[in-house]
Amino acid sequence: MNNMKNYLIPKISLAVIILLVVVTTSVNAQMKNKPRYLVKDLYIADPSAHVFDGKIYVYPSHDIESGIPENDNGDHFDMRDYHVFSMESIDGAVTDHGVALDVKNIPWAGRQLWAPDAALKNGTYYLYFPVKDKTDIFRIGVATSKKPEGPFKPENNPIMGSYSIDPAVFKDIDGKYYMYFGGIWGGQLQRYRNGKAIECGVQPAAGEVSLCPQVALMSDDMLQFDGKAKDVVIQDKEGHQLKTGDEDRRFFEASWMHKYKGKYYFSYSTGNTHKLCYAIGDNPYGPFTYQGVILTPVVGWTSHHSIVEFKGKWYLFYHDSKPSGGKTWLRSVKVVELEYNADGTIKTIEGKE
Ligand code: FUB
Repeated sequence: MNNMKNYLIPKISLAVIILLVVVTTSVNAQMKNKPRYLVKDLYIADPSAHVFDGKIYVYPSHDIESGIPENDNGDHFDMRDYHVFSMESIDGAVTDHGVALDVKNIPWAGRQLWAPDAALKNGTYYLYFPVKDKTDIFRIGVATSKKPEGPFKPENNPIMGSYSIDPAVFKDIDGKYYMYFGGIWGGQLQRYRNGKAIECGVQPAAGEVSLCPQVALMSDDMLQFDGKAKDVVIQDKEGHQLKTGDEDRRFFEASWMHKYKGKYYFSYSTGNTHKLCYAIGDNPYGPFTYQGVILTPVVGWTSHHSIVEFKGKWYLFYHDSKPSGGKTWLRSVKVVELEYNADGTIKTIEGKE
């Protein structure tokens, strides 16, 4: 009997230890990729994250409760200023640097300061922002500062030839900067073809190729486009450009560009199907081949993100409307680690987490 005990007790203990290790490892794995809300006392959205001076700086838009009813024009997004945030580590304290730019200080602006982005060149920080001009047409503007957190001083006029929303500025390793932009419905992209305003601002028919996001090379001084913006073509694996009716995959808004292992990853939101998707290309202009979903739909209508590498890991910054109880126009910014498969594809993240 005693012999039996002596034999069983170590076996059972070993089994318990193995079980504990397995459970702890899987809990840790889940914790590791638990998204974290950055700020609790302000509603912020559309986070563009960059690493400047060894810290992460986040340039989001700032949601307010304006009482404007929700509509397809996006009038409920009545945003008026930007705050800039910084953090020294991904799970460390988040500093709110206060108001970096206010719509009332932009000479040409009317209303709606939507999703911004920032870039650094030769010691100057550039804040790019879409805002409606005094005739209610979205243009993209630029403001400058010697500090990443601002305050930023806006130029007197919008960038010539700019239109629509959601600027995202990407620096390539050869030192060239590119701006990606555009968004349909409230973002007004449907009002343009080949960079020119058209009479009747509707999307192409379901069976026609969908509206493309735009890309422009930035001028040396970063204040203008160096030439006309071009279409960013997104195609399927057979080389066919995505169609308007392909709402699960076609571009809607929220452009972002990052580079991974020498490839160009163009990511974007599908808008009314609420996904963040990506497509891969060999150069900043594309074409880009559709790959899949980065983030499944979140709580709230919009999905808008940025992807950044920090201390050897990759992160997805995005927003949802969970803390406001699902109010689309009151969003909160989150961050989660983004992981790649061995073949360079991105592991899909669950948006409702
Ligand atoms: O924040 C206003 C608009 O909502 C942004 O410009 C879009 O990308 C969407 O997130």
